[in-house]
Amino acid sequence: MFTYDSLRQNDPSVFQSLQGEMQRQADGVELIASENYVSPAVMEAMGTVFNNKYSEGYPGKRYYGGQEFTDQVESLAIDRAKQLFRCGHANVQPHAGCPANVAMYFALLEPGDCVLGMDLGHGGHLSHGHPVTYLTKIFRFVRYGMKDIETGELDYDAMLETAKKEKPKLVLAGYSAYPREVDYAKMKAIADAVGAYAVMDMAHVAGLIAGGVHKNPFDYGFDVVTTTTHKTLRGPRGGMILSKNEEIGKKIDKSVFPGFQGGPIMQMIAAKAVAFGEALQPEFKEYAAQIVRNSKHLAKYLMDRGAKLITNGTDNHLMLVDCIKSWNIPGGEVEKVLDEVGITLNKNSIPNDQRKPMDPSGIRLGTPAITTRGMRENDMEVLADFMLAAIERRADPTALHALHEEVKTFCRRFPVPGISA
Ligand code: DSN
Repeated sequence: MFTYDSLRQNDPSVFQSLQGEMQRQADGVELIASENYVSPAVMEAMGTVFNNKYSEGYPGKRYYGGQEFTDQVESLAIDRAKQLFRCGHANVQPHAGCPANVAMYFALLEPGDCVLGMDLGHGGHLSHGHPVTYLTKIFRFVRYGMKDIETGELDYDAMLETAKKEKPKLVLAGYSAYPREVDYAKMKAIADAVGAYAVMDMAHVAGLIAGGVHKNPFDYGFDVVTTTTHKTLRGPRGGMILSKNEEIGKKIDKSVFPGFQGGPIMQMIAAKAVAFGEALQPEFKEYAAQIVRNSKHLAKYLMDRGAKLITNGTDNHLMLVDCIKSWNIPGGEVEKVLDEVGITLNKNSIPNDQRKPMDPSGIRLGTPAITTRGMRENDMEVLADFMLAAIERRADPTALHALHEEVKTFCRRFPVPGISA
């Protein structure tokens, strides 16, 4: 466990905030679908002297001297990423998911080119061409969506029609709030029909793919896969771009550096290497499988008690609940009342939401973090009961306070990695 003695002495203000955050994480239930707890080894790698080094370029081809150990650690991260996802090339330098996607677009497209991506209201991501992003000033984004919101099946026929009409150069899979799996073969066939690149942003499900619980888009001929490294993959905050071969990989490398970024954040690359090493272990397969078992169990338990889930269930780590249909209150109110009892999740728009993004109808919740803490199916029932009780007793502060104490007691049975009890 970490002592933080220097921080405590030299900057008590920051230490105090850190202490508060550690207590919050230990005492609360983390259901934000994109969050997780890293191992102490990953955490240690992040706080190292690799921070002190400038390393523009790539292993063996840098613009500064003194790279013998940065080259080692970046090469290790690259080799492990390629092994983990069975691909020909890995760039581990993107600082986060959005920069990874921007570098990917600029590597594969010319300004004005068209991208066919998921309807943002059906679970797509800002960096997949939301009108508030600068990306839409440069590229043209057209949409596909679900054929049936009750099953979550994507509308592959409409996708093909749109592709034939709009001639995208890139067909994009990958979602932030979609609880089902993609048919990569169908999507690749659509990309091939119009000569487009097939790209998957696997940020949310990277750990499920690494653990073999979900299919790997490279097995279906996808050209490029982007990701963050800190969600289900359980690594440090950061991004990564994988390519099926070196030819595309070269374009990606030029786009990341010098096209878009300067110096890589080498301590995070060291931590990525550690996390990928962990994900290559047999235990990670079991972790990934348990995430989905927990998610399906929680979904069924909530649905059996009247919750309306978008697509009526889940195949992955997350679920999206229509709070208006479930409890006749908006998602923001559910987020707030659950925060009061130490359960953290986020309000979220649902498909065809009639409400505004800052006051949407739904909530999104997921099981990656609680699974890392060791919670299993029976614990999902305890959590669901806490949630339902909080929603039911939301107007009663005394009842909420008592529930919060129960949540804390429950959490003590499941230590957070790196935080002493
Ligand atoms: N913020 C991430 C999420 O919660 O899904 C996506 O960028």
